[in-house]
Amino acid sequence: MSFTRSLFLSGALAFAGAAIVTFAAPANAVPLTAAPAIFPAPVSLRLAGTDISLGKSIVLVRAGYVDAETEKLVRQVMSEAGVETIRTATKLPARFDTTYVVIGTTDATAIRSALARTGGALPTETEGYALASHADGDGALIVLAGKDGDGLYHAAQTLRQIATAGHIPALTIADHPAMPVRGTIEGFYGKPWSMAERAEHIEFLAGMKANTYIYSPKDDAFARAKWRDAYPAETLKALGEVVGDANRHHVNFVYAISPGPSICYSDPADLEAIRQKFAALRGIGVRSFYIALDDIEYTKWNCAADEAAYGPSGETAAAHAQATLLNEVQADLAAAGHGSLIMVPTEYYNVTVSPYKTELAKDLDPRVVIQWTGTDTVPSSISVADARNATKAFGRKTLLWDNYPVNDYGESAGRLLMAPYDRREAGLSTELAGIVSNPMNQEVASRPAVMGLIAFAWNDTGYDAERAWRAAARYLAGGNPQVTEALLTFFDTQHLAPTFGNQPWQPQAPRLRVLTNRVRDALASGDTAERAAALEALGQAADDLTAAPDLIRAGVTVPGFATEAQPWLDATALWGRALRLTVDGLRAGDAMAASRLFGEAARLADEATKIRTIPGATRPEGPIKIADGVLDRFIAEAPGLIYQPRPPSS
Ligand code: LOG
Repeated sequence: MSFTRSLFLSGALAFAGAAIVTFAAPANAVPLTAAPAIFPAPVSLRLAGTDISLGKSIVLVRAGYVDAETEKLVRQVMSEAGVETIRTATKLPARFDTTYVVIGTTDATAIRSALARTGGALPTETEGYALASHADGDGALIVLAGKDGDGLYHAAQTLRQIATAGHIPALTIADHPAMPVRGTIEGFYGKPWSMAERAEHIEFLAGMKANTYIYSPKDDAFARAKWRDAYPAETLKALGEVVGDANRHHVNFVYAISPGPSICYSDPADLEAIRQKFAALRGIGVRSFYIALDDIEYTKWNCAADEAAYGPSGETAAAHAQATLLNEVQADLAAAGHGSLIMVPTEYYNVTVSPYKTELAKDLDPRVVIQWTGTDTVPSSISVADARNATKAFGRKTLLWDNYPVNDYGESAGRLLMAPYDRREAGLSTELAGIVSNPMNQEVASRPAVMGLIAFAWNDTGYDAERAWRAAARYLAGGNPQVTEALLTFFDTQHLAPTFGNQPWQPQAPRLRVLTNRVRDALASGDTAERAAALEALGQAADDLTAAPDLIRAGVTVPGFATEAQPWLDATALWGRALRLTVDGLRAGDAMAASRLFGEAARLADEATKIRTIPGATRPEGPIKIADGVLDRFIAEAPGLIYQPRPPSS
């Protein structure tokens, strides 16, 4: 996957470029230089002059240890920008005669002195970095300084986003994440992602400066239903390749086991089975582990031995038994030099203080990280106060398991969840260890929501949901503005974000709703000019809807999207045509024509309603929903919005 700066050009940047031409600047005018679009938005960026010309040949200086993947990325960015020769040197010259790129971490003296020459400030936060570039003498100096190896890798990812053919902007960036843990948990029910999808996803995460992928598909039998059984050798080998990808890309691959459905907490053989499973995963490069205890029975023991060990079954006894087991595993991990164990408790879906949570908070090793999903499994918002309550209830800062955009529950049947990542309060970084998204069965279609989440976790106070959403559409569209708009048109039809109740937390089709409501009001007002204008606007939206699927199929540059979204795209085209016929019916001069158009619209709408999800691809399956509650209602109600005299009977 490659998305250099050209793919990220913002509307503002394109406009700035156009302005120079339109207003015929005088010959000696200084050309406008605009800030490049970087995702996630960096903490601070200052332009330091006009763009630097890279030239055909550059010099690379490694200051201290630089991992192979980071250097590879820097070299790749440079060659994609047109650099043909990369020489290496160990020192910087006093005067520059060509472009020098210095890469390293702040423990190396050479990176500190190089950064000082650019006036950039040393990064001090974990995963932080500075990227500074300026023209100097007859050459240029570009410094990528990481606080640590991860920070340096993030700097290289930023370099990728700002480089254009032959150029790099002169700037100083100081950047670091607000939250230590950012990424996804493959934690849904239904068909797990394929190994290839995981590898693609991890590369995508790395490109967005996320750092965590938790492996916990509910339907991997070896992780849940048959958790005691060893993985077949070929599965382990395939997983090992994904783990290798993750490690190279600075993404922490966390392996989760879900023993809850059948575990006997007090049985040493079960603890041993967990150790065996983790040892096998350690053998393929996994360094972070997780025990999931969600969606299990905790008021009944699975074995008589637990009753003997922990007393009569119940929430408090379950918390005690779970903590005892987890503490053993945490001690193992510490002894092996690995970090914290992560867990999701059985009560993950609220922050109400309860006997279970109190016992868990009391007994569980403070190093163990606890996940929770909000004030509900799928909450309508998450506030700083909610997170503070979670800290109190669980006795430590928590890691949020964000059940968006997952679509494995009844209310999400037939939907892709394509609304912006929204309603998470700025300031959550002060109270959370991080956030991971539980995505959809559809890996690529999950990316817009995941990108929003990552941008929020990187810089929650600077986060703008709408801008991140547009950036995600632009990313899928490979920077093509027409395809970007087609995607946003499509996303509007999949904007509804359900909860476990009947009250969605994001509304369906806000754009189409405005347009259909305007038509309803215009018809009711009797204002003929407004009526014509409102119908014209809705007709245009109908045509955009009809055209969007083909534009998306031909123009989305991230492979997989069109395949995952296929039935939705098919249905969208039909609904677009049905809406166009409806608009034409409302504009028709005579009753006969109107009734024929409405009839044809109803027939197409009916055909669209029959399209179903791809068999086996999702759980649950069902009819595809497109702007439901908005489009279907409008098309059904339109004939009643105008008076249609009965045609004279012959
Ligand atoms: C599961 C999760 C599932 C999600 C949405 C957690 C912690 N566990 O209600 O696997 O994808 O809800 O259906 C869950 O959220 N349980």
